[in-house]
Amino acid sequence: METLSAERIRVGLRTEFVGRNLVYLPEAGSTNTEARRLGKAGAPDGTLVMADYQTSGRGRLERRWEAPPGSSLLVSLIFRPTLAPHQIQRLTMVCSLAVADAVEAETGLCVGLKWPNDLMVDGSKVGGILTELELRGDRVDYAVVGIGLNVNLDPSELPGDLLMPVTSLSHALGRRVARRPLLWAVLWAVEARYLALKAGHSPHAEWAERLVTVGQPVTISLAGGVLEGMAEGLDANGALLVRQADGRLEAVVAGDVTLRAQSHPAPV
Ligand code: BT5
Repeated sequence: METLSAERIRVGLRTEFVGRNLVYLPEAGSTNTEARRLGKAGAPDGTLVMADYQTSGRGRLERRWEAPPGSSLLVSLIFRPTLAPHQIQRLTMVCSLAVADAVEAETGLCVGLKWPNDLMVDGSKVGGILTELELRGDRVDYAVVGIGLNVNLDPSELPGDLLMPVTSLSHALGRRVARRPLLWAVLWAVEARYLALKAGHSPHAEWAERLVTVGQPVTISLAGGVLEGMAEGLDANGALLVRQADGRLEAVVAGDVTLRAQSHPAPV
């Protein structure tokens, strides 16, 4: 198995600041939790927390993120953007597009995005993003974007009660994929896209173009019930526009929601 360490990661970094402040942990509870602790203590923009194994990896809505040791990229990045809280989905967009860029460049696989935070290969989930915010008054103090990417993972090793079919890069390619070059490519692409965001370039159009969700019938579980309709597009902040049977157009914010294609079984 490819051994990671902070030194072995640093040698190939091509970035100016993303990943330059780097914490590598062979084992962590959750890298997002660790990054939030560092964020609170003032860690700089672009700080990277990475683990080889998480004992309490998290998805949204307190769901678990499962990954056997050494199988994945499990990273969290701290950002200090000048965004309002309602614009924070842009960071999820930046990071998911960056992962897609890197995977395509390193493996040739095509990556689709499923609203709001899934990375897809061959119609199955290959990764997910968990963005969490810390506010100071009505501004964002810092955000943590956690990325879990199944690299050399055997999908049959995961528990059977997953929300959707799962794949990994090695499973899709039929060969193992080196994690370090992939990580370097991800960090480089994150930095390029984050700098563009800071310079005023919205990732919205490119993200919308990659979304496999638009044009599909969807069922969305919200805190107050279930919404069914046709996903028609996105608004500027990344909310999904869903046309309901009665013609009403609802903007669903990528917060505490679960989306499934209408042909899929109900989530657990
Ligand atoms: C996500 O949540 O997809 C976001 C996952 C983010 C994980 C990263 S790892 C580094 C960082 N540190 C953390 O603690 N988290 C972040 P969500 O959309 O809620 O999907 C979670 C669901 O995905 C689970 O309920 C399972 O059904 C499924 N799942 C769990 N492990 C998976 C895996 N390895 N591959 C694909 N699906 C998985």
